[in-house]
Amino acid sequence: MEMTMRWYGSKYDTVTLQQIRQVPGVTGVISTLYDTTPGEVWQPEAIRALKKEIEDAGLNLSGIESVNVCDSIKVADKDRDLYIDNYIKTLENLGKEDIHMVCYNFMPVFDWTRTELARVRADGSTVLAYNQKAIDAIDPNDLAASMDKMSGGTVLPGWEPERMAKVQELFEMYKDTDGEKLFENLVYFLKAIMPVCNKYDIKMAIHPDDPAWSVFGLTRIINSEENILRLMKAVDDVHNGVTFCSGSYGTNLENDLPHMIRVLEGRIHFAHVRNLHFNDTSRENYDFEEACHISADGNFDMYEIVRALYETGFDGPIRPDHGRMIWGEKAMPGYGLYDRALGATYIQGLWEAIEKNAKRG
Ligand SMILES: [Mn+2]
Repeated sequence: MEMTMRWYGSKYDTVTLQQIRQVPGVTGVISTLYDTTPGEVWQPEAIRALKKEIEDAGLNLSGIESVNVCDSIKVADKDRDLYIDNYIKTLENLGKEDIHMVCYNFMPVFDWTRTELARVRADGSTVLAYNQKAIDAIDPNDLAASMDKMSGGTVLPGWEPERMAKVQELFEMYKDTDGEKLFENLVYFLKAIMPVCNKYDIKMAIHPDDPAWSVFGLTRIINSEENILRLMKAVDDVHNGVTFCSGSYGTNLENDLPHMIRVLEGRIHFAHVRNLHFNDTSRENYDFEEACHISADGNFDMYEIVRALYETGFDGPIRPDHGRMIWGEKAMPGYGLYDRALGATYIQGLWEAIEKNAKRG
């Protein structure tokens, strides 16, 4: 594995490459061209400039999170093939710059969904949180507006104001796309991009739906062991792979995370490792918050998660995921430096112990 951190680019991120470089063991960042819109072709010069900036700081550009898939491809409208061609061109441009891992998701309308971006915990840290009652009480339009307010002026990935301004239109666009159709459209997209992925050895890594169930009546399809295995079989090519995000699959406590990692052996190309703390698991008041990374603070056995990655020979980039906001830091919710640095160090501690134990036999 290679320990990495997500970085949004110097124009958007409050964390600098120089700071990331000082986090023990972190050798790469996962980045994106944040100012591109889904559907547009990423230009070689822009990719090269991003890569150069990162390498000049002594880090690797270890993969892209994300190259977003536009809605036309997801709903299969008349422009789908044109946008798939654009996506292929982007992949080609990334491949030529020696980039071999691309994370993406196939969620309709909303990317990840939370109801609070700064819930205060007992120790005074703040975290992202999800409460079902709060979701049930608002309509999506209000949610977009309240997320915008809660973000404190930063632009949340997947919740860009321009996109949220036309949320009604987006709902309309998806009204005939049920789970089966969305799955078919995903398979169509993957089959179309596999040749370019094979040519440049680009490993596609689909991010699971977050949370792992349908929100606001919109279908979601990448949320369980059964569904992700179905996708792996539908396009049975190593370049059709997975971002294993423990915090997203883990929103549904029925998902056995270490077991899922084991059955996905060889197909996990990117790992997001974080813990969740559940306050209520009843259907009506389902409530969780994003804990710090250590097992003791949440509901997941982080040792078993990292052990499953180690034992299945995972060798892709791994990153701590959302962190708490601590020590007075002001940053994009979930993406401060301090708690993610602690997470990165903790995961490496687990990894070292597991590896040494395994080698001792
Ligand atoms: Mn994730």
